[in-house]
Amino acid sequence: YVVFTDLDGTLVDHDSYSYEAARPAIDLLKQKGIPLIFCTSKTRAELEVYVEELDCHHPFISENGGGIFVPEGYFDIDIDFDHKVGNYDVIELGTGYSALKDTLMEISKGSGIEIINFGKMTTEEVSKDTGLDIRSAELAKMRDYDEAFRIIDEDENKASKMKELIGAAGYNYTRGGRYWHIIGNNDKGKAVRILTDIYRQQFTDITTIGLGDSQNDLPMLESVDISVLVQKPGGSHDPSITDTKIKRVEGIGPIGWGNAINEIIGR
Ligand code: 2M8
Ligand code: MG
Ligand code: MG
Repeated sequence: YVVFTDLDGTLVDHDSYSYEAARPAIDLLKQKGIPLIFCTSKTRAELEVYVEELDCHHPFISENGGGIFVPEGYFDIDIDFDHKVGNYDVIELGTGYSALKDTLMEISKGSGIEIINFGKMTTEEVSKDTGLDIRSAELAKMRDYDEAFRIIDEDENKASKMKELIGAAGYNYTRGGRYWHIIGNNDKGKAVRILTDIYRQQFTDITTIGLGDSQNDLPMLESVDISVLVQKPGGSHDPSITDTKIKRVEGIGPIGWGNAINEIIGR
């Protein structure tokens, strides 16, 4: 097995950002030597903290499939990397952050749709809006391939106009638990497929598992062998995800995550 997982609202709680409820299942994966691959809207800087905290030294996918980061020497096979960041070899699928941010600002100005985005927010504002502590908010602002934003006084009109204008500018959008995201020609699914190919070249016989909670996880969930949707706060599964092949597990966020891993891998 190889496990691909979203973080916010899936492996970690939507509000407290705690993964403690999933701890036994994380340990089970470790015991069995099953790679746990983070695949999230979070930045490389944020993910490096999780790598250390969970002692989970595997590849990870940042910012909605913008970058695939592989620890140096992790695979034996020849891989065509784009560049190196610290101790990681990187496959870059995303568009540079400043182009995304500039386009978003132009769209907002040109259309009069007011937005608030991470690039304009102070660290304190990001912390307050997300519930992340100050240090984590700082790391969340260190973006490479994705700008997170909210539409002020969002309604259906503004939302559909925003989608149209992002498309017209040649970019894509997705939605996480709290924010809209403007991205390039990448998504979680593309990154998962590329990394799965690499694992299959190295290990041939693997089954992939994907776990998520929101719309931005759909391309990932459709690119794995076994897909799982956890419950959102309040106890429902994201109603915008209608694919019936995706298993809807009982349990909000990390509780559902643990239930699913135990069911699939446990015993
Ligand atoms: C943003 O991502 C979440 C993911 O669901 C969202 O869209 O609500 C990201 O920008 C990430 O970097 C940050 O850690 C997170 C905090 O909730 O928000
Ligand atoms: Mg999520
Ligand atoms: Mg995420």
